[in-house]
Amino acid sequence: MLKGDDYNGNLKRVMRNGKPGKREVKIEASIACANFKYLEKDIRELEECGIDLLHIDIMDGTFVPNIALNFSIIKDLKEMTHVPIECHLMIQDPERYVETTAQMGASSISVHAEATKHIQRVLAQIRNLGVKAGIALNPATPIDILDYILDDLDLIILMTVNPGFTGQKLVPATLKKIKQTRDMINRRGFGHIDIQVDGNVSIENIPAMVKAGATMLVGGTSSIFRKDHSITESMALIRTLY
Ligand code: S6P
Ligand code: MG
Repeated sequence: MLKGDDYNGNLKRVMRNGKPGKREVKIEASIACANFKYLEKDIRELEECGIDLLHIDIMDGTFVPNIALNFSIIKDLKEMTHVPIECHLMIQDPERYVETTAQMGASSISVHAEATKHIQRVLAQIRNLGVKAGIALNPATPIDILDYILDDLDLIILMTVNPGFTGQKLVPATLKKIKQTRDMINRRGFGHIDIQVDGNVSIENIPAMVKAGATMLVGGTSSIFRKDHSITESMALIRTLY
């Protein structure tokens, strides 16, 4: 017998999907992979396809060996669309920037466990700003870190590549990690927390990722923004995979 949140969560999912036991899966577009020459065109096409969220990668050149996207893009996108914006901060000591990120209009902010000494404090700081809080874990980071902070989380990002670049190959051991995380949060009564997979969430890898328990898929160059396929075509294909 399911109780409380688990029961209500399951009931909502059954009503939405019409299939008992099937979890709702959200699709998120990694904007770093969009065509910046015609960004608004890509956003309109994503809207038409019913994209659930826009994923913004911010990289500082220190936590990861690359620099990408600026906070101001969140504001620009907010003026362009009503689709909620999720911000993935790949920066050292992210506590310095969560307020700016929230002010720009992000509806959820995820920070890396490896990038701060005070992860619980940062997560609380994010929620105090009225924004959903997420933790991101690199492929080699054990999931034990989640043990005492489940109450502070709306979202767990499991990196399925090492962060820093688009177009990389899946780290295969992360498939097992998705399943272990799903089992752990369900067992602890936190089944409502989303598990997001980020990195080579490809047409080939999506079925196994969803089967293992992922509920949010970040689509980049290997799914939504594939060469020689339109966004519309790719989105339709993705939805047949789970
Ligand atoms: C990686 C970043 C990701 C990528 C996305 C790209 O550091 O956090 O969000 O933008 O994974 O997708 P793909 O399909 O090119 O791996
Ligand atoms: Mg990302």
